Amino acid sequence: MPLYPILDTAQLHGHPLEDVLAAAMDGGAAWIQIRHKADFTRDFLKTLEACAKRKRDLILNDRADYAALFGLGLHVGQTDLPAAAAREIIGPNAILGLSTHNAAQLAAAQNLPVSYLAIGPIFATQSKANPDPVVGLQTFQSRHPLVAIGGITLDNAGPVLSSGIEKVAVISALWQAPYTLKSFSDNVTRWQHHLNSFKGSASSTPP
Ligand code: TZP
Ligand code: MG
Repeated sequence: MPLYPILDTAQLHGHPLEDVLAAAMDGGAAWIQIRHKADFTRDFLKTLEACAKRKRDLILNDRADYAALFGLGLHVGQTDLPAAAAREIIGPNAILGLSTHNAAQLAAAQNLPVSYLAIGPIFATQSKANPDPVVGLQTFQSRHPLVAIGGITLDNAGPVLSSGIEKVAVISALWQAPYTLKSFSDNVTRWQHHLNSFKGSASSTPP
């Protein structure tokens, strides 16, 4: 499944996280990330536990401790717990992703015990505070599966996927007016179909 929706708790358009998760699942998403940059309050932890019970392959941003506690996958950044330590905490079978922001970070991550590497921002993004410089469209080299992130829309996703990228991670472009759960879910489905059409055409083209 080439779409990797990120549910950013700062961009839920007034909907409860559990409902947005259900909508993403209804839309057919496989891997889903929860990105929470605010406090992990007791209430939020209850919500997180409920989400964990609903969905396999749910990936939490930043926090190895809560990922381990609730049996979630984990996505860490360059300044979070190092990947090897994160792997120790979440165990050998959990999904572990690491953000990289340039070719040097991508190269340095090749021998780490991760499940995938993210690269980005590919394009300009409004969803991240202080983003790294835009990477742009390039062909990236990696022995780990690559996830592209940052400013990806339905219009620019095709060329991103044809540059050796396995999945695209998307926050804001999955939401459009009227910002209902139904429209979010429909968008997830529309994205999957759109991305699958590029995957299909890429693999049927002789090298
Ligand atoms: N890391 C690099 S760009 C980004 C993150 C978390 C935000 C991506 O959000 P959007 O709305 O899909 O550009
Ligand atoms: Mg982080």
